[in-house]
Amino acid sequence: MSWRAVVLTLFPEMFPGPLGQSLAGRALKDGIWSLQAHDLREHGLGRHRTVDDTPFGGGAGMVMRPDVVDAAIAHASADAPDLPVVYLTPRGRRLDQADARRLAAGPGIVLLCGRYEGVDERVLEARQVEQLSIGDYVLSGGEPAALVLLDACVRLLPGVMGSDDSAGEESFSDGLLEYPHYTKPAEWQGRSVPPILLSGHHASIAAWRRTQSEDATRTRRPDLWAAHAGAASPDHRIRLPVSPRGHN
Ligand code: 6GU
Repeated sequence: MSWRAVVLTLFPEMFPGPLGQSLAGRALKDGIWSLQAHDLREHGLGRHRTVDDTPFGGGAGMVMRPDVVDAAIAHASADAPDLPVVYLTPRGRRLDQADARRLAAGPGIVLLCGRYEGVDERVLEARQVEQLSIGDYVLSGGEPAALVLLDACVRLLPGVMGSDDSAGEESFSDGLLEYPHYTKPAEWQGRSVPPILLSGHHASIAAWRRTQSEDATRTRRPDLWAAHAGAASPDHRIRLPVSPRGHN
């Protein structure tokens, strides 16, 4: 069975969007995964197909009704009861590569895209909905976040990536950022490629790239570096001699 994505959204025309192109688009055409964008409005109430209402307790904006969202999830789950339901919201835990690996390893996903101020909390509890965010900034809706999450999962499906070496070497595979890349010409606008890369000494090149990865991670992403250093050797930090000036 192919990996299955069902997206619950007020804007189904946003899908597949960019996922209809490139690697993900090829895989979609090849049937490695399937995508069904379902209009939440179809579960709206009354003549106006209402999906939202004013928040209890007051405040700005509108909240999506639990009965409407529940009906949409029930519809999506009817022929695919085993798919986890994920709600994309800036209130969620931050998405990382481990989430992408976990979700890609399963049967697929039901993605709930919120608009307005959010979704009534009760339906998220009742349906055991996992809440994920793609970063610390605010989008006008969950749809771009759904596209991001799907891209991260789909590229991990067996048979999707062009060359499967690139999966192992890239950023985050071992908790480090990637080393910098260079190609021809060897000299461009007075800038030359690091000579080690032209040396043909594979072991030296690998060592240089490792150092570049570590330096970039330490300076650009101290949060990743701390997690990496901690995971690699738990007692590394207490065994490291501390220089008198505090440089380490
Ligand atoms: Cl998942 N949704 C919205 N609306 N904004 C976000 C987000 C999600 N992740 C980061 N910002």
